[in-house]
Amino acid sequence: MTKNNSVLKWLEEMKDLVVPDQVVWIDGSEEQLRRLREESCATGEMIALNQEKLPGCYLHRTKENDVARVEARTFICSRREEDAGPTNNWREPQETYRMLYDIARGSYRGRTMYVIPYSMGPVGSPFSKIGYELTDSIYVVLNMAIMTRVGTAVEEALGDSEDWVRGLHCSCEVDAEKRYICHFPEDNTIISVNSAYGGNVLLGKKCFALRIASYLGRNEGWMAEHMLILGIENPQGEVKYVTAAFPSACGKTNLAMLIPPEGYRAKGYKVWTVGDDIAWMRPGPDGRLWAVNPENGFFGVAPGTNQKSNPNALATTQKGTIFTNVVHNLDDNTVWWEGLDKNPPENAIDWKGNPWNGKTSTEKGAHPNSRFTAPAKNCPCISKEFDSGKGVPISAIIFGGRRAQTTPLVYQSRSWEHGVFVGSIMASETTAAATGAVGVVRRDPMAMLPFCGYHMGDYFGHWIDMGRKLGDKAPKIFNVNWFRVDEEGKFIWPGFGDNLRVLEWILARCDGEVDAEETPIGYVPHSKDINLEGLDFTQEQLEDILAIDKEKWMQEAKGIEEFYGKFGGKLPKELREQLHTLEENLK
Ligand code: GTP
Ligand code: SPV
Ligand code: MN
Repeated sequence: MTKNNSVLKWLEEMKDLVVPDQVVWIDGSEEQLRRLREESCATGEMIALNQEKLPGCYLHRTKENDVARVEARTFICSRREEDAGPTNNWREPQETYRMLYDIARGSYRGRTMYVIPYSMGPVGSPFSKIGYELTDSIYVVLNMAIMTRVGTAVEEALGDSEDWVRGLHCSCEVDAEKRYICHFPEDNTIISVNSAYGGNVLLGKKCFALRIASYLGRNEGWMAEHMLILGIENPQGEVKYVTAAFPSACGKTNLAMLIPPEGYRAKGYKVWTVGDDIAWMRPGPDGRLWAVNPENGFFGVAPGTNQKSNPNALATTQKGTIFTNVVHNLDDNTVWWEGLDKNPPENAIDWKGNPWNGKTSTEKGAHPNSRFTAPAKNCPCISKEFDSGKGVPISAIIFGGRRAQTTPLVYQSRSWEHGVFVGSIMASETTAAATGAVGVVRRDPMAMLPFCGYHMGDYFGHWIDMGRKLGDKAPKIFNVNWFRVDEEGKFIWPGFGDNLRVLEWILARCDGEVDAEETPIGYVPHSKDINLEGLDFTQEQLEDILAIDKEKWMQEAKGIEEFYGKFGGKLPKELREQLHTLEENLK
């Protein structure tokens, strides 16, 4: 327990508000976590899985109304509405505090308040930031203990500083009608009520490490992004790092843990995971852009994860993991999800808690957004730099999304400013990671639409400024699309491990080793320059997914024009000029 006055004072206020029966301070010790796991199993909140097959693994089911982030109920409560911008929901802070306090008041009666001191980033790193989360859910405590660094060491690092983020989570009745995920960027405060699911309640993750941190980053000259970080080691043993921003459930975890195709492995290529969801980046002493993964674990999508698509993720989940909303196999007390294997259990319980037979049932057994929470240190390909507080230097930034058409497999921007344009026009088909319709194309700039804690026009401006600061040391910016489909709706590009072929071209471009074709949208590879060795894929098929359809891009330009209209005078003039250049190039 801390002696920090600003923490103690806030804690007293919150205790008076929510009125817990008792307060438990999370010290991060294995002993304390063990007791909490036992308690949660005794109450039925968690189910201990087969400890021989899955040591330290547990299953949890959320309420049916509480299975994903709720963007419509997520708010940025800046003092001025215009500071939240046109892409965020805004609420007036004073009135919102009052409303939330009314919901929170007395809601811990009969419950325990857990006080979680946590660090985003390795404890003591210059990149790192500290937060406190108060919660009445053991599930949240156990997840936070995997996803972040928690406990006494964090409090020692904070000392008596007032620079930390306040987080209050109240499960209340998990009433969807009274669910609010609210951010007060000017007060370093997050309040989340009436949910108990993932991104809504693990406050270190999207709420702090993206929404609050993006706001802090703009004020302090750094960047908080929805990006994976990965290292690619060539046969000479040199490792180059890239980051990639894809919208939720669009393949960040897959790319971050990629296994090189056979031919590449034989040559000695290796891939190292630094992060799979969030990157904090700032200029390093050498003037390059350096990145740290602020998280300590992976909150990954379960369905579709299997021995072929992502063996590293699967291996990561074999111990010390919490599974949420997957199938419970009663025969051997393990878990299952759609796309794990072709052998669904017959004697099982589905994510809703009902008996389920995988051979006869027509309904899905696992929720499409069911997830695993697994310690990063379990990952067979975790980078040796993962825990290093100094971060890794970034050679390339990659944007991408799910586009059935229009966007080619890969292209490079002509400059940093053009790269910011490429990020700003990202669009992707929606997924189950948030509630609402799935498969609808929407603009999702830099994959940050749901996560930018301030006006997106100012955010674009911040990107432009960062490029100016980095000058010729700035990473090169690319865009990829693994998701082009043929007439039958089937993915054309094999993807997954074979995406390394595209990464190889990207790194060759960074080193100026290969030339490219200049097109209206940027530099596209000559098809001969993407290595197809050992792949059942023809040069013609490749040319097909590298092709730029001018008609479609003219349509796209219209869509961008319309989207940009939202930002009014806050749209940086550099982006307006880039759009103009695109339109001219297409003529
Ligand atoms: P969040 O954790 O929600 O931020 O998402 P994420 O970006 O980490 O998502 P994840 O890696 O779990 O995305 C999984 C989805 O992407 C699954 O539907 C995969 O099948 C699909 N996917 C990933 N890589 C590829 C690929 O190379 N090709 C194709 N066609 N699909 C892919
Ligand atoms: C996402 O939706 O982008 C996630 C999962 O990474 S959650 O933590 O629920 O936001
Ligand atoms: Mn994410």
